[in-house]
Amino acid sequence: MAELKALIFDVDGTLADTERDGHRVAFNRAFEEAGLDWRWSVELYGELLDVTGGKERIRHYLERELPQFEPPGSLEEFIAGLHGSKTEHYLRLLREGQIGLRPGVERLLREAREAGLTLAIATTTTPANVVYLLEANLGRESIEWFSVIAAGDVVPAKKPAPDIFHYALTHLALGPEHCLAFEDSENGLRATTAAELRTVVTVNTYTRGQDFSGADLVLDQLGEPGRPFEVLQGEVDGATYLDIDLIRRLFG
Ligand code: XBP
Ligand code: MG
Repeated sequence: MAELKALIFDVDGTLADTERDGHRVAFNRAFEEAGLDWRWSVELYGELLDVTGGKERIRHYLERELPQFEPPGSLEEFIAGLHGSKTEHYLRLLREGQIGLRPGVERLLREAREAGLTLAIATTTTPANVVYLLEANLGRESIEWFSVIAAGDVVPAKKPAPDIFHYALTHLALGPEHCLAFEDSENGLRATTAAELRTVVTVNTYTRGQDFSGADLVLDQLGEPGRPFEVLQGEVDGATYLDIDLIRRLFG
């Protein structure tokens, strides 16, 4: 088994449970601010999450629900403007400390740093969203914990395409055999699988029922000492939470 050198984290749904009460709320505030009567319910948003990328998700919504919609000016510019407003609302939620990290995330990041592992991020979301999430929860210096932050439009195709993981691997100068990816969704797992990355999935309320065939481990969350994870797929050698010791035993 090749030596494990880096952990590559997805953001939304993995580092933090951001979608239902974060991004979805920000989209609805942007729609209201634009004078649009669009409201994405928790249920509808769960369906729209099949499409990654906020701008792509707005376009998908229009094609699916409002095919007759006539934007003022070009559709591209209209969507970009709406998405910019949504991002401002989302960043405000992050600045207000409304979105915390999932259980075990801070502990695992700190353990990985102490163990000399390289950290990276590979996400579909807008880069500023990553910076604000990390700063709000781990402090300003935490940005420096990550050797690579691959985010948003830096690649032509978003998840489930593997492009963002290929981008991260290239900038890490590491082969996938030396890395372990963390994801929360089927789209994310399809992207990591296409990038030949072993993957740990931590599900959330939107993704629990999705198909995670091929994942090396599927958990309900990373767990903490005294707060055991639930193992949905894979072997954990008797462990009750995911730490560097278990990662080394399972992944080298
Ligand atoms: C999740 C996404 C993102 C967010 C919204 O990204 O698909 O599009 O839902 O963020 P990941 P933006 O799970 O890869 O972190 O509106 O900035 O796209
Ligand atoms: Mg995700």
